[in-house]
Amino acid sequence: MCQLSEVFVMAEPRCSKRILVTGGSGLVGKAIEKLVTEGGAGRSDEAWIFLSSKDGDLTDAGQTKALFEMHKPTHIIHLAAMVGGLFRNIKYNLDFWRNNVHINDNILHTAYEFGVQKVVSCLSTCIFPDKTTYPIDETMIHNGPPHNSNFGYSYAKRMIDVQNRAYFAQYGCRFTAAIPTNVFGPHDNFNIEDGHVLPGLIHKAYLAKKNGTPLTVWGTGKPRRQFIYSLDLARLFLWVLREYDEVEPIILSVGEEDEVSIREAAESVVGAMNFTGELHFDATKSDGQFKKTASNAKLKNYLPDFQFTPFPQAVKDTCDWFCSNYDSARK
Ligand code: NAP
Ligand code: GFB
Repeated sequence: MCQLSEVFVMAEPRCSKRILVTGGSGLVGKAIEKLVTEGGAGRSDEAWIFLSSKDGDLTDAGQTKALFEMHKPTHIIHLAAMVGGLFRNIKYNLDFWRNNVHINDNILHTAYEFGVQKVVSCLSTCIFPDKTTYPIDETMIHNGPPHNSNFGYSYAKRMIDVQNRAYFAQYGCRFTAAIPTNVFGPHDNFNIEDGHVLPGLIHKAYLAKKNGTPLTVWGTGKPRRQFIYSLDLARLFLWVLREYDEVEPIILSVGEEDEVSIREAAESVVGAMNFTGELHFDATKSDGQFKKTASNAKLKNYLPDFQFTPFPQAVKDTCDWFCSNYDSARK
């Protein structure tokens, strides 16, 4: 495996695969990088390039093309996106739509123009219809409007699935997509206003502990979520890149039985952070989608023996990482 610099890359003769990871500096990208650099998951015929927005703004077609000319990717894990939790989505649905539609169209069309052999893009279990039967599965993406809190992000993500099918139908391109559930782990966005629930609660618990104040959980605590640890998701992304051959997307999630309430998630954070203060619930804040219970039956059919990190352990590891990296963490 050739680990190459993030910006300047020189093809090494034995590296027949040049894997470009867009969004490589984010939560999921950093987990994949850890796996292929320190985790021994890289292969001798693979060169990995991890990009951030500093390498180029992917909403810009010219900057996107320049990155492809520089790196000449054969494969792409496409993670780059405008991303955020419930409250950021509620505030910026138009920006989530425009930024992500531009990024996705630039990546997919440039990948087609450069003859990229395979692209694995990223949807989310929060883009499925809000009014639906459960558990949700991969066939249900377009069966109705998404939850109103994040319609901009959801419709932009759904267009990736439409584009993947269109590039296959018209040009035979092998473009597919993974559909992760809520992800958490080291290198997450711990910003309390814009981030997701677990990093938000971890950051709030850190401050509540430091200042001797209560920890406030937003909403009622009743909504339910399935959480996947970023390092588990990274292992699954490597499998999708190397082994999964469908254009149809695949849900990457823990099982329905691992779904927890926001209250239970908060209690996990309290335990992992050794927070002994009061836990408050601010029901004036939105609960967002009550639940989006997804089936991982398709994944388990392919990988019946895949083991997820137990949720309490993953929360503890994330809390420890945040406390050890507080100064440099995104917050
Ligand atoms: P993240 O931590 O916010 O990282 C986003 C990445 O995209 C960063 O590397 C960022 O670069 C890059 N990026 C954003 N705008 C860009 C632009 N205009 N040009 C180039 N790069 C840009 O996100 P994440 O949580 O890792 O999410 C990765 C993927 O998983 C996304 O497609 C997201 O929709 C999907 N997903 C996430 C979750 C979740 O719970 N986190 C759940 C389901 C699906 P900078 O670092 O330079 O800003
Ligand atoms: O992760 P989150 O922000 O997004 O979770 P979603 C929101 C849920 O957690 C709501 C509660 O029920 C909130 O009331 N919550 C409690 C908190 N305390 C907090 C807190 O401190 N911060 C946050 N953020 N929530 C997102 C979608 O939905 O899922 C995105 O909007 C994205 O598009 C993401 O796909 C994966 O899970 O509700």
